[in-house]
Amino acid sequence: MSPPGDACAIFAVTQLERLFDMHNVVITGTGLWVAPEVISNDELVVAFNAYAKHFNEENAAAIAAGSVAAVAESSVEFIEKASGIKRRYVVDKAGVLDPARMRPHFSPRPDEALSLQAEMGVAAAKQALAAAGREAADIDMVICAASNMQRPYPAMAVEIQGALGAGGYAFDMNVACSSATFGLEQAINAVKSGSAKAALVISPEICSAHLAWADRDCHFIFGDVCTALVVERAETAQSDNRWEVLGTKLATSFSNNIRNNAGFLSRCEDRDPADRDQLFRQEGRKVFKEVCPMAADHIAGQIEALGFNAAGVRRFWLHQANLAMNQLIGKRLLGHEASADEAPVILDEFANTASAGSIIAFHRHNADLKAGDIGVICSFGAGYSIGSVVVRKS
Ligand code: CO8
Repeated sequence: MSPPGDACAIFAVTQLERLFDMHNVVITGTGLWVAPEVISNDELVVAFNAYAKHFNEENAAAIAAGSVAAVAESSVEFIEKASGIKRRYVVDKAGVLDPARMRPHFSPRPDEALSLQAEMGVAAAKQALAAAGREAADIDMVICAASNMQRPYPAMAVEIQGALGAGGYAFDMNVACSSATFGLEQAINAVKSGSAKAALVISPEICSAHLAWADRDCHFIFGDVCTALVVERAETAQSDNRWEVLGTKLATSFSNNIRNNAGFLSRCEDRDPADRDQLFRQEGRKVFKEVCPMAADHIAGQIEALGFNAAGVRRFWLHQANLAMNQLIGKRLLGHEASADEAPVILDEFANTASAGSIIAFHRHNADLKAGDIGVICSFGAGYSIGSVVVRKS
């Protein structure tokens, strides 16, 4: 039986109100899972140079004939000067440092066991939930946002949702280094519009598995980690450490300068898994030159649109790919080189952890800010992609 005319009108108005009854959104908890093993630059370079020596000896005739290029040695001085990276955490150190292997070794797990990426995600999520004063059952949206998923399906996010005992719905998404900020925007919009009450954004980055450890140009760049964030309605939040979301801004612009061609078609293309393009590769100089101005303009435009200027921002939690990159972005925004207080650095300890970098910076460096302080979380990377979230300490 259909409702009488008046009841229909009331029903429609209620739906409309619900549609426009936007909620204020806060970030209330962060979590960080750190991979168990550390590789210093010294250890990395010793292993790389042993690999190079062996490669050059094995290929001496071809190198002499000019048909194979000799592998040059890597150096700690170059790595620290060019990137600012001093060490990195990894899931498996022995495999990476074995000159005959040059990649981590993971044991396959049965389907009944928790996947590696889900295990990291659950650990980081539990920390974030505890910080937010929440139980997993309070969560009704889980996003697994990372630059690589360990399998196409079922979604990592659904496995994490199940392992935590969270409700609602879950999905995976990948925007390379901008995955976490793009995921944050999806969570913020869902909570704002009412389609979720409380969301987890989880970024398990196992960068060691798709880094070409035998490529001198990039073998030092990445590390493994997982971050998690709780996003929820301001009116029902319980944590004292609340970050009101003032705005989000995403942008993409296609570039081949950071690329990984591995995918489900590789097998059908009869590709050798050892082909160089089946792992991360980049034109580092071009990335540096093109992304820095894009990121600075992106942030400046966003904060201006919100009625602030860069001088009014207490802290920038920037993507952590390269120290000089962040210094340049800081300079374009502030007119001077950003101090560690204005734009904290964590890449010396963690290296580039893809989408997790800016979230680690936020996790590690937010406790000293005061009510009313404004900060910007911003990530940038392959795509190109840039995502930024402006927050105010409540
Ligand atoms: N040791 C000694 N010398 C070296 C080494 C080394 N390891 N590597 C290169 N060199 C030499 C080169 O041969 C070159 O020598 P020459 O001048 O004689 O030709 C010289 O050093 C300078 O080389 P480069 O021009 O390559 O060095 P740069 O100063 O440009 O530094 C960097 C290289 C550090 C890579 C720098 O370009 C950089 O950081 N660029 C930005 C990178 C960036 O932000 N990339 C984003 C990638 S992250 C992302 O988007 C996510 C992707 C998905 C995640 C992937 C996870 C694995």
